[in-house]
Amino acid sequence: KNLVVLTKMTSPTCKLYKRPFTVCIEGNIGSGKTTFLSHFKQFDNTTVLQEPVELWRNVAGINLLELMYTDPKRYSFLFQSYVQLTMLQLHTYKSAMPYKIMERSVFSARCFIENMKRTKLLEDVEVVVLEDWYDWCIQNANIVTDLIVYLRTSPEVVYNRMKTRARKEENSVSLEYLHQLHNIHDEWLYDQTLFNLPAPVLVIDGNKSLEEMVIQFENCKNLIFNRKE
Ligand code: DCP
Repeated sequence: KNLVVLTKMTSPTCKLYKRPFTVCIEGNIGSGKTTFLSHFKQFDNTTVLQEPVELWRNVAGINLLELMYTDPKRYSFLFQSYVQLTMLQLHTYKSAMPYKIMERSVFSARCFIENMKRTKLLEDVEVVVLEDWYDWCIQNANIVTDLIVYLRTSPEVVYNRMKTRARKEENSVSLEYLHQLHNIHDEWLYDQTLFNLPAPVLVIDGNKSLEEMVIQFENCKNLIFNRKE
């Protein structure tokens, strides 16, 4: 009985509430996701949500990102479960702006999990637990994405960028690891054979110079802002 009353009361409000058009920017480590986000910070109609790397570096004083790289067998599960939580927090972040742009998503976190599964850094049972959490959240939390922008970049290019930026936790990341992650992102977003796609995909060439990237970002912005409802 209560439920009926509640439904009657909430339905007009639901119609009035318009959620933002939500874009997730995806791509390998060092593919330029942060630069893409920075481009959108200049528009006051968009909420820009950066990936919570700083949170991963300081979990009650512990650098979990560093632990994952220094002892992956021991810490990959813990790290990925924390990534999953912090990504869900971004997905459920309420914004009054018409557009919301997020760096990565709970969907691409699965690329890392898949790679750790293939390379046996995660035990089969650890993968099952992460996937069960994932499935439950997808079914029960209201996670909607309207567009995925894939910054497709060659592993050699991202390897050089990563070396130049020299994030201390990443000094053990090999070119081979970047190849593996690239292949999984490609299987998912380019070949579209790996996981279900939560939204249409727009592929951008991430190998270009910064100047050329800005032109592509502008085209992408026009496509997003001028789309037909
Ligand atoms: N990471 C991970 N598992 C995840 C997400 C990220 O192991 N599910 C790691 C990989 C990197 C670091 O976290 O070492 C940040 O990775 P991202 O590719 O998400 O972010 P970048 O800062 O490298 O992105 P870009 O250079 O494209 O801005």
